[in-house]
Amino acid sequence: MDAKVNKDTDLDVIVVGAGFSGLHILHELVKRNYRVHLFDDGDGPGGTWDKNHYPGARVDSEIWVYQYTDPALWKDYYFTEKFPGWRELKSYFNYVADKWGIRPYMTFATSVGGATFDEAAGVWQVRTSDGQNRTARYLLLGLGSTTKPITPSFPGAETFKGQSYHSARWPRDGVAMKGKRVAVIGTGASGVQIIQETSREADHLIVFQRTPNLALPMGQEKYTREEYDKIRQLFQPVMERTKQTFAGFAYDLIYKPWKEMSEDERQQVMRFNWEQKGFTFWLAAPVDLFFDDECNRAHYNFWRDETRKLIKKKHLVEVLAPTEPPHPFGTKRPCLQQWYFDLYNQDNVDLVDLKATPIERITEKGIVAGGKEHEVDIIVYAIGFDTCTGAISAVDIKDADGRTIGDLWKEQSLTYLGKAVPGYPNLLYTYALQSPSAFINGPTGGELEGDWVVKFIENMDKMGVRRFEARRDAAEAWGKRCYDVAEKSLFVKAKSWYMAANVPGKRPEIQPFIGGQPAYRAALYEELDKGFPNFVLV
Ligand code: N01
Repeated sequence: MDAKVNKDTDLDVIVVGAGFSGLHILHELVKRNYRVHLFDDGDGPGGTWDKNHYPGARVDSEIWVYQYTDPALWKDYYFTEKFPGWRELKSYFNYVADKWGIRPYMTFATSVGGATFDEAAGVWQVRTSDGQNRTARYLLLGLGSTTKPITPSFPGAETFKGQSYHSARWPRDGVAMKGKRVAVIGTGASGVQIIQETSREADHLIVFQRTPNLALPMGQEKYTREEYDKIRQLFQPVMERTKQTFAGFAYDLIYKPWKEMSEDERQQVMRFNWEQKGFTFWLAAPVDLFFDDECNRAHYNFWRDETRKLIKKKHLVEVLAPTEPPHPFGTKRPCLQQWYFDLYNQDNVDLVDLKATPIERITEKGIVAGGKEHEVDIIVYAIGFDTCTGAISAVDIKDADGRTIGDLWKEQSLTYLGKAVPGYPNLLYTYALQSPSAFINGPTGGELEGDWVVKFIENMDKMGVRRFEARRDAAEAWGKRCYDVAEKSLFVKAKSWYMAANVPGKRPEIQPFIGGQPAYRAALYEELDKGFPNFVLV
């Protein structure tokens, strides 16, 4: 380490967030003898799985790809389902923390409220909610991309006399639904899972749908230990493969152009992917699904016709699986459903189509839509998140002019590689704006981004760098690259959170880097291999 590096700090590195990337970074830095500490405002390790414990919360990636690739972990641990629920995932994170021996380096129930970079000393002064000020040379944010819930802004919401909850702020002890009349607003991945569970418990469930979810069959499986031991034998090659595929799954997109496929081949591909269940119909599809209207429409029609077979109430067919696509297939995140379409056949479930009858207001007793008051005991707001920018913007991290990252991003989505922000030295983040974030399988992205961050820090120290900062021109070029990929695709045609269209007033533009893992990995490692030409190093 060079004499320029300031060692007179409380810590070398402060990590914020105990999800997949945060824990991985912490573990790697502890192994390298860094003085590092992690803070998280939750109850324990798990990131999104610590914060999302609404009824039915479970992962949409197969368990062989939804865990760390460290053999010291996967060789011993048993999961019981192909798509485990939040309790099992929380237990897994606790197992990881113990197995890696990183618990002493983590503090929970403590948020980082703000941080200021002391230019003279070359250190971050970090303020935590326990009233402490700590200093560190580097600040690493692993806050996740779907962390900051959207606050319901329906007129009258505060007058409702029953219980109301956002999906991501569910009470730890759960909510009794038995004998209750429950409204769920929102049919994204959170809404679909809550609706499934609620349909089995509530006296009466009313779903308020604005856009139908083009949900795919999950194909859940349960495993005995013997069965799990058998599939575990395939983990090594499968996990290696996840590092190469477009979205970090064990399967990949098909790169043969749709136009070069015969009609027979097209039908075979769609049928095969449909029958595999899970995300194959989306992420093992021909890549033209995301670029070619004809390919996309064929997939939509296939989905619609298969899904309609499940819907028995005639008046709901057009609402749940319309003749015309509500948006190009796959440009809003589909989710994996188990009994989502079947549940609408039950007598205790109704659906209000908000396209025909929008919500007018919330009253003391319930929800008024299309002039009709729907009286309920519980309202669930499954209305999503201020994705990719919300969590980092909420932290009071100031540049030399006193401007926060949130202020900057309101004007311009400036990031270099979705890792660093010009004006904010010695700071890196994972899994947020202009990185693949939630457009890649969670642990694959967490390890990819986390590994690079650790190598970056190591290199800075080897080079004796005291201060690093991403170049503005490089950040503008990266932003342009993110927009160019999106502009060529069908993603720009959907009002999705990928396009920031879900938050009123947010600038509509692509949030994650959607160019795929191989392109992102290449960009990260080109920067590293060339000695960080797009950073100003002092
Ligand atoms: O949020 P969403 P989410 N009036 O934004 C509706 C990850 N995740 O929490 O589509 C009425 O997707 C909105 O309607 P519309 C995953 O990456 C993963 O469900 O905008 N409705 C939509 O239906 C996911 O993509 C998992 O027309 C309103 C819903 O609310 C991301 O988190 C599980 C409304 C919001 O859907 C976010 O998912 C859960 C309004 N004013 C989450 N505002 C798994 O892996 C919004 N809506 C399983």
